[in-house]
Amino acid sequence: MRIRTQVGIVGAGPAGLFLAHLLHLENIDSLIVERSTQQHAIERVRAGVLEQATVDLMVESGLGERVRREGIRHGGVHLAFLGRRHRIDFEDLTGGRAITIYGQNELIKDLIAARGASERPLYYEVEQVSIAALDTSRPRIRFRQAEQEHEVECDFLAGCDGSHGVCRTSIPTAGLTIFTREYPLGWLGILARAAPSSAELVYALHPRGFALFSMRSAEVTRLYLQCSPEEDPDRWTGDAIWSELEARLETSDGWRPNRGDILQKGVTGMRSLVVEPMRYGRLFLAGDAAHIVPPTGAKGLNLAVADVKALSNALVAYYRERRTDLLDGYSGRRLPRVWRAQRFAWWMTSLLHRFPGGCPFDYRRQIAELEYLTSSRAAMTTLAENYVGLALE
Ligand code: FAS
Ligand code: PHB
Repeated sequence: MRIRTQVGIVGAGPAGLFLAHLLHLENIDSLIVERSTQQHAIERVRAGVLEQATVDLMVESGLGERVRREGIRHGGVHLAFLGRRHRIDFEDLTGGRAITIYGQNELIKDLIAARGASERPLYYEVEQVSIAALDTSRPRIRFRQAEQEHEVECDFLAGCDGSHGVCRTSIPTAGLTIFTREYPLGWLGILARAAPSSAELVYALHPRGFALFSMRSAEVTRLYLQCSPEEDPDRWTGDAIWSELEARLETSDGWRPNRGDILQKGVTGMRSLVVEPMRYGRLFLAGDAAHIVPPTGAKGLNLAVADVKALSNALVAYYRERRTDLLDGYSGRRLPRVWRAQRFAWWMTSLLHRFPGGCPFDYRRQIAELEYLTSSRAAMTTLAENYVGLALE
């Protein structure tokens, strides 16, 4: 079947769905193709930290009801080392800005509901997706669904298909520069039915490695511990996970995470990746399709939302006034913000993890940096302003 649309979007993660939503609000048509099932997209456990600007955009664009009711506002974060927790007061250090704990899958649910209400097309479980004619005025998406072939003719394509999608790899290598950094680190993450024993996140550096205490609600906590990127999560019993988390997180004032049934566990590797430029002809890359950050800085989802806000502004200017300056400037405007987040995520990762092959000097230097960070207002402010994030363009 031949289909015509204004903006073809590959990928129904937060980037693709949020872009489609912002375009719908401006009455710009789009079509989304997604290879996984809707259920998988909803159940996949990923981000949990939303910057102020991401929540502000959700509220502005009519997606504020649930995040306002169920999101948990955090005015600070804790850094733990040498058996003690130290609070970084975001609100005091950034003039009132904060973060919100709201699961990525909850945002996906809100965006899928908004897409349904828009009555615009979203194809799940598609196969053999390919894109073509990127350097013409009529780029195309081809895909197969339910044994039927489809070809979508578009004005523009948005590559929102994440780090393992087809869009980035469809760009001729001569047209792109890819900057990468692999880390010899992994995170074993769990979701647990256990009430949070801390009101805010706790990032810990311990001689045995990194650990992170986070949450999803008053009943569910989300915790991570550093492991090797090849770690097999099934090798870990529940008791072994809890004992290791307690060993790395417990502080001398007796604080420790509450144990509970483990609902989900998985291992995620760590890398930094930036693609330049974030555009090729009529194809625009956004989110993880254009850049990957290690999750220590909690930036990935927030960067994806900031990308699509800038891209939707540029597309609206094109359809309203046939302006191409914002489209031409999209990559140039986004990349400095992407690199700023890359630097922060790399810094948090280097500060809080024990690197294989590291020596006792490295650990003592990390401790010295944490002591400086938790005793200098100037240093604390650097962390706070990067963690809560910048206002969107
Ligand atoms: P996504 O990968 O989410 O979505 C891409 C979509 O494209 C997927 O649904 C995929 O199925 C689809 N797709 C791929 N190839 C396709 C094809 N060929 N055809 C059709 N569809 C295709 N970020 C934060 O900001 N805060 C955090 O706390 C945080 N924690 C994280 C924890 C973990 C364990 C991980 C792995 C990531 C975390 N992130 C965090 C980063 C994460 O949230 C990503 O940045 C975010 O999912 C990026 O969204 P998208 O760019 O939409 O990509
Ligand atoms: C999470 O809650 O999943 C989370 C929080 C902070 C991070 C990464 C993940 O840095």
